[in-house]
Amino acid sequence: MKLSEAILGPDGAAQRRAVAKAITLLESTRPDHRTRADDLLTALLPHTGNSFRLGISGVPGVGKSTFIEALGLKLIAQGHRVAVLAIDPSSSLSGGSILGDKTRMEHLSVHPQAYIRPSPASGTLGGVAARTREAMLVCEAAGYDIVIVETVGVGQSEIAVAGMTDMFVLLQLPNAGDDLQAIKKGVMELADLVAINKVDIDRDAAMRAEAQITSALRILGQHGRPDHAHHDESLWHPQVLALSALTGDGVAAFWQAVTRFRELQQASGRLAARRRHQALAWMWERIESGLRQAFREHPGVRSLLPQLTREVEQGRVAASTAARQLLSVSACHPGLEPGSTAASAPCHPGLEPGSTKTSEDMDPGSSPG
Ligand SMILES: Nc1nc2c(ncn2[C@@H]2O[C@H](COP(=O)(O)OP(=O)(O)OP(=O)(O)O)[C@@H](O)[C@H]2O)c(=O)[nH]1
Ligand SMILES: [Mg+2]
Repeated sequence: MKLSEAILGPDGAAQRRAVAKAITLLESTRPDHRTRADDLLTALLPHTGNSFRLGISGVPGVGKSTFIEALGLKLIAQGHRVAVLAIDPSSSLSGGSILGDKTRMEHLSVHPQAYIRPSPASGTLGGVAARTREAMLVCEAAGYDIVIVETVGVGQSEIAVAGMTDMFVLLQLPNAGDDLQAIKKGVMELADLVAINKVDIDRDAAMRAEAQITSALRILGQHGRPDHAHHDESLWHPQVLALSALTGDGVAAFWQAVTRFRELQQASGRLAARRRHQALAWMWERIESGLRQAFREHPGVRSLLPQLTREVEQGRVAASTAARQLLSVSACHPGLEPGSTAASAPCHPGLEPGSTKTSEDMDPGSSPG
């Protein structure tokens, strides 16, 4: 049976194996795998888009895994199927996977209605994020109607997660309000909802944090997101609530808020607009990443780069001049000899009308077959 048929087929062990296999295929960088992965995505795409995509971020130890376990089990009890995917910014630095711990989702990870996938153990953040995006589509096609994307709140990973989900939730510790400076402003601006976890430890601190973050969000709204400044009942305004992932206190209220968010976003057309915007941003992100890779692999660039790097470092060539030379070399035929005059007399990237050269001659990315 084809992989796509097994994914679109009935849920059970065979589907689960197919989903895992598909995601492994998506994670592969081999060109022939990439072609198969693209075919698979094309086959699955008509069956995607029906789930709710929830992004969850927070500093290490804030309780993300504990919270997702509590929320996931609750949603499954209501008849949902839940997929959890991780974007791990540390994987690109250390090759390790700090989100690889399934241990704290011990019940969810073995539940037949849940699927948990840690992020690949290596790759750039952009690469990991791209694969998570695609894995999300596989899970949707398999009928997981709630897809949770989890990330540790370090680096740029929150932006990646907010950029692929319908709703972005920031988990905070109860003492967060005491030190608002510690909360990255940019992340706060991304949050559709801030949840203060571990309210069981210190309810007073959590309430203080709730009040402080609420007013911080309001100020941000007045400056950053003008539509949030004026209260309009038909639009969602970022909210703050306190909960305990450990006791389950506040988890139901959390889901009520998510449901309300989803209803309002759907009714106002913002859900669809956000997804359209995300899909195009993703396309451009992939184009830029592909161009960058093709550039670095171009023989002309590879032969010139070391020398120009030195010259720029030593101040003998202006950075912008070097960049222009490399770009013009990369636009030429890839078979240029090192030491040819390309650098001093850059070829023109545009073809003359009536030239006998085909675009294939000019395109370093195209290969026969
Ligand atoms: N008291 C209390 N402890 C909690 C709560 N939520 C999580 N914890 C504890 O906090 C610790 C960290 O929880 P995790 O769920 O592993 O946190 P995480 O955000 O997934 O951490 P990383 O995966 O390292 O980023 C664990 O010991 C949990 O038992 C809570 O609501 N109350
Ligand atoms: Mg965790």
